[in-house]
Amino acid sequence: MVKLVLVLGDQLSPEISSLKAADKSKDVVVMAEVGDEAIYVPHHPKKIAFIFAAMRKFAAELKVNGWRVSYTKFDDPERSDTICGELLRYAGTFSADEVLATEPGEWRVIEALQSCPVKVNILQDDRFIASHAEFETWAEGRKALRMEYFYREMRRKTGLMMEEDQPAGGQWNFDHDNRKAAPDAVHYAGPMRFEPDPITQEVLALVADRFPNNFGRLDDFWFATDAAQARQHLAHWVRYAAPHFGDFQDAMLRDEPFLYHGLVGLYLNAGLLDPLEVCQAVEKAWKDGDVPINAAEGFIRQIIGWREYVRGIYFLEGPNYTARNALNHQRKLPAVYWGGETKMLCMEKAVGQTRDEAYAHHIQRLMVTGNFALLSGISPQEVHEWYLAVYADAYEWVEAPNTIGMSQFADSGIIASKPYVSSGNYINKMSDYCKSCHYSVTEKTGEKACPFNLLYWDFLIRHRERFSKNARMGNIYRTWDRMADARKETVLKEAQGLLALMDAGGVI
Ligand code: FAD
Ligand code: DLZ
Ligand code: SF4
Repeated sequence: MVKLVLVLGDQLSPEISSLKAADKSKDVVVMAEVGDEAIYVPHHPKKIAFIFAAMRKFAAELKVNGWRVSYTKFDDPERSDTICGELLRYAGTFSADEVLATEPGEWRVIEALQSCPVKVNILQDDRFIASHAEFETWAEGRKALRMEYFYREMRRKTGLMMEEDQPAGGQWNFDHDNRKAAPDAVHYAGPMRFEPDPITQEVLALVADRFPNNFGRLDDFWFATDAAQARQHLAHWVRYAAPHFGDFQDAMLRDEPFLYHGLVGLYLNAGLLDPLEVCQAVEKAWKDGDVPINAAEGFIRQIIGWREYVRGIYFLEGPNYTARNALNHQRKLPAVYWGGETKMLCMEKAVGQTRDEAYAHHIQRLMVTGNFALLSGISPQEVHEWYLAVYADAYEWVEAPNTIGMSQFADSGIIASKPYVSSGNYINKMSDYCKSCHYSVTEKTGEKACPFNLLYWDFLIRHRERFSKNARMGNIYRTWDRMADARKETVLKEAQGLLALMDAGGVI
């Protein structure tokens, strides 16, 4: 009997388990652009265009390689709009009785496949270094699931930057060398840009027509849309930017959205690049003496450490992880996240570049937009949907642990040992934002006081009972306790004023 082979928009890897398990001579690959996937959150138009263009090009490559492919375009009047609907439709067409599918990266889609009235054989996604079983074994019996220890296992498993059984350079982690403040100038012209080819142009026209109101700029689309282009991008980055990646990993500059970041997340997560291939390219550059050890180790840690670890947590914690709200934050996401007016330059820049590029780097996500949402008490579910919608690299398995866990502390500390919150001081240290902001980062109260300075204390006092017990936060509470009562009162009153203004739709 013929089998259908489902390939989803983030499974664009020729070696994916569903294809490996199929028989090219008779099975039929199914790929479908469907409403269910395209509108379950209001994705950034560049993200939709990237996925549709990459899907179409991948389908064309499969055909060239001898596969039979049934591809549903978004404007096909026959389309059913769900993945399950398309499987049923093609099962009828080809008299297929079974579907081979690689495990989707989202519980919602796994559940949709499990409840689809056709036999779906869900295979492991082996494009990752650690399987679910390996992560579960590592996690079992541990009091705290700290990334650092998991990362060391992944170094041992891959042999990346290892000398026998010891880490190269004598230490596992070079992070203390990776936190330099923003540089005066960036010596990198930015990621490799690709002129949209005819397939991509057709998709861009479709997205412009069908998603005219989604938040985000569609013009100036330059992403790679196939594996060959993604590899060119990687080689370019390794050569020109990787040497500086570590030093300025946490820095933010108002006119440099990409700094020295890899922009590999969208390609890795869609399947156009393989994580080991990316790490080996960086390891080689380090061995050749072209990339310093702190940059190479820092980058490899992000991929075989953080990326694998958050996936492990997502699948370990189960489908209800995204509903967690440990701090009981209920505020609605303010308009500034959708491009509404703001006087906070850091927010304007982080959201503005998100709108333009469907990209912001880690510290912008964590310490600007994430920090502001957490301090303001915004519902983690609203924050989660925003991150899932606006970034070209966002799929729930990787986005949710970062948002619900690392950024919003809504999982009560599974991922972060303490909340990632800061006053304006941290942003000022790491960026050039504050010097041209309406607010003053050095003012702690008053009309010009940086909102982060006020909201920081409001958050900490709101959650004092929980966090004052945290050994790493005791000093912060002692600082508060030393403040004069009148000053404490002013800080909290002004913070409440800001929150009330935000709730009323005012400009902050
Ligand atoms: P680089 O800075 O060049 O890092 C290289 C790669 O390391 C990334 O491409 C990514 O694959 C991996 N990586 C680094 N940090 C992490 C991390 N914390 N978790 C997982 N992988 C990591 N990453 C996503 O891939 N998709 C998301 O939807 C996503 N949502 C996030 C939401 C929040 C609130 C936060 C704080 C972080 C999120 N991240 C997400 C992690 C990180 O911010 C992005 O991976 C990174 O900014 C992507 O840019 P880059 O490719 O230039 O990465
Ligand atoms: C993100 C996305 C979008 C926008 N559209 C599609 C689509 O039309 N068809 C498809 O197969 N996949 C799409 N995707 C990616 C899926 O949402 C992704 O495979 C699941 O969320 C599982 O990670
Ligand atoms: Fe952001 Fe405050 Fe700095 Fe303005 S002063 S850019 S609001 S941190």
